Amino acid sequence: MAKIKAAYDHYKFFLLAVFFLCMKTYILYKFGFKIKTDNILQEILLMVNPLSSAVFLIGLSFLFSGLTRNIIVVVMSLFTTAILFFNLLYFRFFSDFLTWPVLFQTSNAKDLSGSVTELLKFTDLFLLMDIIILAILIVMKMIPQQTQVKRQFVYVSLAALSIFLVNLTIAQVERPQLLTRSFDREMLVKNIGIVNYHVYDGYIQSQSKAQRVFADSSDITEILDHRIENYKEPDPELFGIAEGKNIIVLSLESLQSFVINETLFGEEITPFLNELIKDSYYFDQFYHQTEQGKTSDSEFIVANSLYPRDSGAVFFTHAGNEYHSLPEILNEEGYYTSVMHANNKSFWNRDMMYTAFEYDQFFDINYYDVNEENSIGWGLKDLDFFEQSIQLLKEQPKPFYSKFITLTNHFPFELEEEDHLISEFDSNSRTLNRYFPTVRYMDYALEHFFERLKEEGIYEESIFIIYGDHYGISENHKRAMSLFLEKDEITDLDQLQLQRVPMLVHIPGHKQNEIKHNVSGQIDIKPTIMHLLGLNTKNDVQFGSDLFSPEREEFTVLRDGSVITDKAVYTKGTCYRKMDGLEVSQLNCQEAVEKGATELRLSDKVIYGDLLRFY
Ligand code: GP9
Ligand code: MN
Repeated sequence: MAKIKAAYDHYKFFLLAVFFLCMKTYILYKFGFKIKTDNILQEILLMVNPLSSAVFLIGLSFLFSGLTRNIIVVVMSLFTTAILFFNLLYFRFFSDFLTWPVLFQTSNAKDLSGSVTELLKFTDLFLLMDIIILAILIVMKMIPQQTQVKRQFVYVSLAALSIFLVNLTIAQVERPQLLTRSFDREMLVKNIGIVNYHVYDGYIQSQSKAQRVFADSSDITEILDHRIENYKEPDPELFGIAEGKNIIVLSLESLQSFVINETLFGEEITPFLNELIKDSYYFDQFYHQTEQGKTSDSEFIVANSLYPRDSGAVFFTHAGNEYHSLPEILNEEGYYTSVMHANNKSFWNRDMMYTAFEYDQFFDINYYDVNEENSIGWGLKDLDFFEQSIQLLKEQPKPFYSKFITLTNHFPFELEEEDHLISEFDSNSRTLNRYFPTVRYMDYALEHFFERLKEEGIYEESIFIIYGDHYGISENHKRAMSLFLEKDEITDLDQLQLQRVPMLVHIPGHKQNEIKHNVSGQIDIKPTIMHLLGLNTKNDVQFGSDLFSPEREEFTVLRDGSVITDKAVYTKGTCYRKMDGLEVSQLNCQEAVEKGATELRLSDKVIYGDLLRFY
């Protein structure tokens, strides 16, 4: 009896801390990360998956004696809590979990700080509750001080390992292929726990680094064969139509298709774009294909017709690669190539990646007059941005290829009252409510830009590629979204369809415009622009195909492996019939899913292996 009592004294503080930490993580899973489960087994997994890492991390305290040991217990709880907390903040913004590459994007942290205060909640203090209790227990001398016994550390480590193995086995039964589908981060967290997920992610990242070392020139052959197999001939009517013209690319921040040709309280949300669409080719089944790299991912796709990474931002991880980018190709064709964006040049590591893409010029924040009056939220207001860009544009050699990246319609969608041209929505989501006025404002700024281009005589000699960079309203706002869309609920299928972003090709003076319903994505922009310019793309390493090609296949794959064709949609493990949204057998999606997986795999191979250095 005395023995048991002694053992209990040794472990009780440790056990209490482990218990608190697991409870806290579970509560956070449910209420912070809103993780849903389908059955009781999944629920149990969710409850116990924090256990192995908690036992191990807090068990490190057994390497110490006395007061230090007790303090280490608190420190390790705090450490794990910090991991939870940073994930929580990230999740509130991106509906996603942190990855190692994202963590190293520290240069973005400063710029994000404005948004961070928006993301904090008073209830976050709850995260510190157990730590405070543990600390009080120590201060009140209610925890006995123990001397170190090496065996104990071995015991807890073995316990942690066994718990983990049992956890993993159950998870594999529940979710076959769990570890091969590492792009599904929620699934990983749900099954092996958030801390273990971070360890696993670290392992995957280091592996991808190794791939470059082992790649050689023969690897590119497979990619080129795939390209030739999937190459689609251009539409002869449009091939070369833009030759010699300026190309103006407008990357519109967080613009989704659901606002196009829609009204809020009777007012058009995007009146200018709606008019422009009538005079353009408009693609209404066009998807963004970005992941954690957001705007930078969209830039990567457009410049290379390669897919971005499934985690982190390729702009950070692979800026040292060799690329055969659109700006580089256009430079060779005598174009002057530039980007205009009023933000720090190092944001998203743009300065490095733009050098790799061989842009002639990056007009960053230093080229703009940015002050308190003309800024809001993330920086220079779109209207001022466009106005000031006109001068820069006028001074460029012609023909030019220039990309503009807007900023005002960025989370948390701040806008001064005087710039509100439409009211806020009145749902439970402040984010969605505020989205409409900033979208309306961006539309207004665009209208102004077009007027100015006409005044300066640039409009007629240019063609325009206009698209939304990625979603602006995350999955966290489903309820508000269902109110706006007047639906009972937002299903997984709806959520996927919400990943559509507007895409316009506007050719001044062109008459055969129409709304096109091709299933397509950002990956298709590069070959489209090249064909409009009369450039051959057959032997180029790219994965998209010309949006105007008569031979186009109705297919697009999103970076999370979801695929869309004209007949079916596959997302989150379920296959739907397009016609009526009914769940159907996986067989209906199988071919497209495989095609999508191949595309992503080959594209990753190009990036991780830095294969374009052999091209
Ligand atoms: C930052 C701007 C926004 O310069 O492009 O980036 P995002 O957060 O949308 O990726
Ligand atoms: Mn963006």
